[in-house]
Amino acid sequence: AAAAAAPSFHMTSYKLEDVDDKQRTELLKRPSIKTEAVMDLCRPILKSVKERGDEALLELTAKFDGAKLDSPVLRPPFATPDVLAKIKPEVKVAIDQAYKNIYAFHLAQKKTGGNIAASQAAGGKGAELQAQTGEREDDAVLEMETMPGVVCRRFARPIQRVGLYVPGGTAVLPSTALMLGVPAQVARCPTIVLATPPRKDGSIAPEVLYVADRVGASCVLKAGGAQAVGAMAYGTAKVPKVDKIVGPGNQFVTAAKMLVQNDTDALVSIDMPAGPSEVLVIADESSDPDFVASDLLSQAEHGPDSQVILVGIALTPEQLGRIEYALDRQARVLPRCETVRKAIEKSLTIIVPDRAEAMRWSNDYAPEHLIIQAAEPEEMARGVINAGSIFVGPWSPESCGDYASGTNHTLPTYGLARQYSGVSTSTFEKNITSQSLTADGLRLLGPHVVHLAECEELEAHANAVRLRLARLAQATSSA
Ligand code: HSO
Ligand code: ZN
Repeated sequence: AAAAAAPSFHMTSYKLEDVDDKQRTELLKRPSIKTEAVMDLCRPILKSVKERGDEALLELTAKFDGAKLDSPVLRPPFATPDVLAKIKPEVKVAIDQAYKNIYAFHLAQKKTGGNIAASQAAGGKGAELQAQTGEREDDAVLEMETMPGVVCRRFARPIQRVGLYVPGGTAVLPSTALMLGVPAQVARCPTIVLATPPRKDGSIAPEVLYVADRVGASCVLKAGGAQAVGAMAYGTAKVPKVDKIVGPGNQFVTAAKMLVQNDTDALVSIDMPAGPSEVLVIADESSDPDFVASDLLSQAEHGPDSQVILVGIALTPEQLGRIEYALDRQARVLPRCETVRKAIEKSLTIIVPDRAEAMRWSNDYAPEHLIIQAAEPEEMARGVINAGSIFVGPWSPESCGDYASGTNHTLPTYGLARQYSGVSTSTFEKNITSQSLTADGLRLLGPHVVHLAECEELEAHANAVRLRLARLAQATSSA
């Protein structure tokens, strides 16, 4: 209502030449997360779910989500006709298109798993074995003869029981259900538990239920927070215990995932610890200010802690001003204007002299999302060392990867892109290796193994080879 004042959505800006090493380190840092305090709050929740199962789960769901449920789980089919009727037709079509793209891209990942001696290697197996293991003719198997008569293989098998956490809270997230569910389906995990907090009336968003059906979820767990993580980690009478829990979540979900991962009663693994969502946009004089602003804002609307960073290559004050103006103008009218304001307040612009310095800043920051809206974006993308997912060029907004291009949107935050990958088909698989030696193979390799075993003074190891070599020598001499 007030007359146009100074821009209310303003990012603090720095010039690289004025930033010393100490400040650089500070600016690249994420705000610290107080994990210990949150873990202390999660411990009693996990303990009660572990000890009292469904009863505790229902109490906690009533307490935290305000939902009184008879049962914490739904069984398929989830999207009954009345549920389906609540989904806008164009949204259903959009979910179907997203599903198709995500499925295709994640299926392709299976076939490029190794150095590939693909198809034939899996052939020749009985249908029964294939049904048991879930292996298909077209699954990738890495197979090589490391020396004559010594064949090594590596092949994937689905993790048998997986738990997908789909956050609730301020947004309905069928997209996250797709991003977790499709790779689990492609990997052929037999048990897929999809957990998401219920609304006050105990219901789940129809769009999420529709996705649960499409990805073949075994059950929907109507719970959120640490209690959902606990139920999946330990199992209850109604909730199947899982082997791995994946998906983003608030600090309670993250802390709970970290705790159960360390509990030998659960024997469960997780994808990665998650922090607030983040984007780094690289822009230069050729960028469209409206495009740049819109990408910064789409990240900012995720939450007040979202990290939004603009790296400007040799931008003049006027050019930066145009982006800031566009940001302010677009931000004012957003429904999530207040969330955006908080995120933007903590965000920063860094003006660097050239493309190389832009890439150095980005690689040091290791953003979850990297958007390159500068000249020759493909060329720049080749210089990326640390990032979760890259959006190349002016026509590739992050929104497309968030929803429907085919890449996954569950990505490493908090600088963990230095060592973690985003969720992919392999998140839902583990790899098994095997070796088959022929007698000739053992004749060749055996003596080396004996020497190494002797070096480590492990006589039994040496014997396991020696007695076989002796047997082979006997057979040859008696022949
Ligand atoms: N940008 C989010 C994913 C998302 N965006 C879901 C919209 N819906 C974290 O990568
Ligand atoms: Zn997003």
